[in-house]
Amino acid sequence: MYGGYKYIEESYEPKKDEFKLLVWVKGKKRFEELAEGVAAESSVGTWTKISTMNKKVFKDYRARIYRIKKVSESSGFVWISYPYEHFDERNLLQFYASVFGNVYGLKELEELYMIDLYIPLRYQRLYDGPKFGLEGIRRIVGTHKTRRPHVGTIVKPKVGLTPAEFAKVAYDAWVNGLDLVKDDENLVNQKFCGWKERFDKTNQARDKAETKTGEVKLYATNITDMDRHKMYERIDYVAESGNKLVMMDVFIMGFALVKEMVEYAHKKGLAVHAHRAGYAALHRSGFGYDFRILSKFYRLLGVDQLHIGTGVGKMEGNPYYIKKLHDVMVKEELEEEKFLGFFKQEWDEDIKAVFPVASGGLDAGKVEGIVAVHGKDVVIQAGGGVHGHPKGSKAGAKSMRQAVEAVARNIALDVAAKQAKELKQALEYFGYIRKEEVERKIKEIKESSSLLEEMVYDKGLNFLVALRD
Ligand code: CAP
Ligand code: MG
Repeated sequence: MYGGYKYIEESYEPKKDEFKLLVWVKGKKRFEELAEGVAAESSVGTWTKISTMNKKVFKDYRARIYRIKKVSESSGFVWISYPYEHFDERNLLQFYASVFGNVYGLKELEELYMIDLYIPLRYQRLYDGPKFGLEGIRRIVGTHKTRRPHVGTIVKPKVGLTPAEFAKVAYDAWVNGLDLVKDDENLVNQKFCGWKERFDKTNQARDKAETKTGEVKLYATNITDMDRHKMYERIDYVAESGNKLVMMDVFIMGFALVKEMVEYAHKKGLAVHAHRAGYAALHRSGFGYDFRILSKFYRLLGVDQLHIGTGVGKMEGNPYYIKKLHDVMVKEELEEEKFLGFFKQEWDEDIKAVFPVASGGLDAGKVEGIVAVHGKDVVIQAGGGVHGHPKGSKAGAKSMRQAVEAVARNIALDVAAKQAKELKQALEYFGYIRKEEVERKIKEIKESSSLLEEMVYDKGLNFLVALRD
């Protein structure tokens, strides 16, 4: 009971159009009470009985706890269903205020973590999804037949170069084999590198690089701004330029602005590269939610390519978990995975696949490992791994393309390196992670999944998170 009402109903079977949420709770009251508090505050209830509650409200709009798994007297996993009718259609902000809102502030809670959210098809149909996505961007670049990974760089240092210096680094990267050059998440329109001047110079470099190489080149220009009018202007400007991509810091922008800008970019014929900087503040703490939930929202909102982690680089996320995130982005149907708390999730046929981006701490020696995690449908980006190559950025770009060409042909990197000087230098300098090594890790986790599931239910969230990170 919470606030005089009962929310636990273990015999309940969620209907097809209901949302399902898997939550971890821990706190200062009995586990059941904590769980009911979350279900109440995230749907129709409050701390006490109210004279205005009626049968219809309680029956049609309340959340139901349809399963619980107690880990201790005051902690455990909770499965909650939410009726479709509870929510305001086409308004993700209202959804967020319900399910990810007040509950985090309840003072009896010491931990509250949302692990996965099942989004019903009926709700998905209210959203457009990506306009280009994986296949659309492959068509722009012309790799829809070869199916090789795309490869790019983030110009480094993160900020500080002048527009001319930036454009020169970009040109060198493109002509030495890269498909994509990207602004860093914290570079937009600083005094020393104004957006327009940087865009003009870099776009000219892009044109020149296309002519020189005969390949299509993309520039993910960061248009993120507090002022939506500036974002509109930048989209208009890019749409006239021949470049087909803009970049947004989607987590920082918030859902409403993302939706508005993605729609506008799409209307203008541009694809959207989504950088997720900031997500980890929620994903990593005891109060928050797993990035897989955000990634589902971003797929619905229609970003065309999204950073989802590498499995082998500098950011959190082990190969197995990142492989599952990749599946969330590209598959029409995702299998349930109990030990990591993944719901089975099908996608509406009109919601296209997002092109997953692997970035963060990568270099040529990790490209084989990346493909073991993501397969070949991935955008591989290296900042430090290109500009930190012992022979400089040009050699770094070459080493990345050589590595990508090798994995596209299923040739081991150390074999390919015999004919590719820059790749050889990269392997010697950065090291080499073999495909087999990463595949073995993935297989070991898969094979122990039922044992791990028992252990997760025995030990709780920290154990699950350790398996994921
Ligand atoms: C990578 C990067 C990206 C991260 C983001 C950086 O640089 O530019 O922002 O990849 O992480 O600033 O760290 P390096 P994620 O290649 O030099 O590491 O993709 O996990 O969101
Ligand atoms: Mg960055």
